[in-house]
Amino acid sequence: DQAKKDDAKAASSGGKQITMGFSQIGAESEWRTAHTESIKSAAKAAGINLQFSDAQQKQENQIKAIRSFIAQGVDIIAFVPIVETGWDTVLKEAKDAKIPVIVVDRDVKLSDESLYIAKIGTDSVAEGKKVFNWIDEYMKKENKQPRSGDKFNIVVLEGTVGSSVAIGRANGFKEAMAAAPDAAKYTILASQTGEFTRQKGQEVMESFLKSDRDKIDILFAHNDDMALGAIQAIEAAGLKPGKDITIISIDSVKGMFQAMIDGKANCTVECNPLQGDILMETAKKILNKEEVPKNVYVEEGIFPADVAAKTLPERKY
Ligand code: GZL
Repeated sequence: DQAKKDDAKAASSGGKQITMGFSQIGAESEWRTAHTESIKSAAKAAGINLQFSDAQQKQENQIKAIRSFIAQGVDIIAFVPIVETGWDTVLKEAKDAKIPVIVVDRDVKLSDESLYIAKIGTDSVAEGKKVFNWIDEYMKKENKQPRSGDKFNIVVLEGTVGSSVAIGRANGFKEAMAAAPDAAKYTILASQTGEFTRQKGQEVMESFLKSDRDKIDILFAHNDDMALGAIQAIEAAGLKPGKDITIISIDSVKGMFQAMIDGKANCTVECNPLQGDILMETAKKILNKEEVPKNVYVEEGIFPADVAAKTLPERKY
């Protein structure tokens, strides 16, 4: 069976088969599904025995999973911290059990940085900055005028409260706005979490439209899934998404490319979920007592609507 084949593969590479405990946060978005797929296929390709746990969006389930990995005596632990804080105790237990830890995708805030060996992920602050800078350029290029008053009114659908990516994207966006020469032309009318899901994104956008239907110029959604939900709410309110309201989000999943091809969205900033191979490579190096960088960032670009049709066929997620 697969375990025997993996053992054979590991043995042929001169080591006993590595067992990795992996705590994933859930399946809240197309991006997360692609991330999980990347982790699982990379483990198989690397001959690593993966103990995979889905936390259903609850930090306490992640802490339970990490404790069970420690009890099982896995060789290495990797996890996506759903929120930044609350990890010190359980990571100390892993360190005491001499099990190395890799942080994946999102960031942690710890009193002791030695509690993890490496972090593999993306630069949320840079993503947030790319969003504002693209908006500013687009408003000028299209000679857009505010729908009401003299400022462009922005509404924001935030990601999971307390997650490093929601905090980073919000901070990057605000830093870029504050630094822009014509910062005074923009104002954030409303900002609320849509929990990275399509359903909640649609609900929160409905509430934004209820109070400010004829004032909203721009929607910044922290991920594509919330933008796709918001598009449904905008259409239900009798407005044209991508035209009456400029829409930009982050992830660059296929669903967002299709929305841009349909003329219902304007741009997506890439956040790369294909982190499995680099994770397995890093795990092997750590267990071979090789030096690894503390932070590894994966590549990410930006895709405006005018490149969507030609880019979609080559997209992997
Ligand atoms: C980003 C990742 C976020 C995605 C969302 O690195 O943590 O979580 O942007 C996902 O789609 O839910």
